[in-house]
Amino acid sequence: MEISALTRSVVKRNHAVISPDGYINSNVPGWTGCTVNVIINEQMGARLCQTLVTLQAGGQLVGKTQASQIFFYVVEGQIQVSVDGQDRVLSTGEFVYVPVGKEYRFENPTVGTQILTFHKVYEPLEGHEVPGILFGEKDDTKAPIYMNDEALRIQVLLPDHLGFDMAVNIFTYQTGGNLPMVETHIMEHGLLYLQGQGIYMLDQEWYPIKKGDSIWMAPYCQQWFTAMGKEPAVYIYYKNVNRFPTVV
Ligand code: UGY
Ligand code: MN
Repeated sequence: MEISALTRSVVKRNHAVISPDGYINSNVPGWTGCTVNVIINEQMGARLCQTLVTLQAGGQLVGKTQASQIFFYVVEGQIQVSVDGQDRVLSTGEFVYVPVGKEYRFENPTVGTQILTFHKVYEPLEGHEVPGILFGEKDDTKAPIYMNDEALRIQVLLPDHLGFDMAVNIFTYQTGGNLPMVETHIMEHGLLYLQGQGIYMLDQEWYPIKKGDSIWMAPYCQQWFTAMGKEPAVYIYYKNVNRFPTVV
């Protein structure tokens, strides 16, 4: 018997696990014909926003970035995209990074297309250009081994240059692979599980995690993960990077 009073979701001071069973839809101006689930944002103490959008036939995402840049990743399906005059069709595993001040339009999705978004208020850096629009894709051949461990691979999706103040990476763990240490760091994370399952340790608490779950980790939330099950565990994650750690 299922008991509707149970969930794996938790929301704490410096981390959250959000499983899809508790989603309530939001209305976002310009995003129509879709359900929008705001999974992480400033209301919980975060400095990023993460949403998951599921589009119906005729659904559209139309807008213009202002203070925040947006990274859009197609988790499933296909959709036509136009950003500042650049037109593409994006399919599962493909993404577009939209910097501040750009118009974007997503339309004609296949039914059920799912898009993950990461939003961050852009912090300009004197002497470095604001990044341009960037299209790309998940590509396992571009995922080098992480920390000398054959069971771990990370693909870095955004270029390593100081104009960017956010990173988005895809982390793949072979079954039995685990983070080689407990990470304790200033950077914040938002993430979505794309495949597989495992156990995440967040601030000394232990959580079973699987495909479709999201996690928020505030700065200094201690973190460790081990993959379980019969297929690799894969998550896509956000990280703030490249800015001075205190007021200059
Ligand atoms: O880049 C990172 O900080 C990454 N290794 N953290 C994580 O996967 N929890
Ligand atoms: Mn980390």
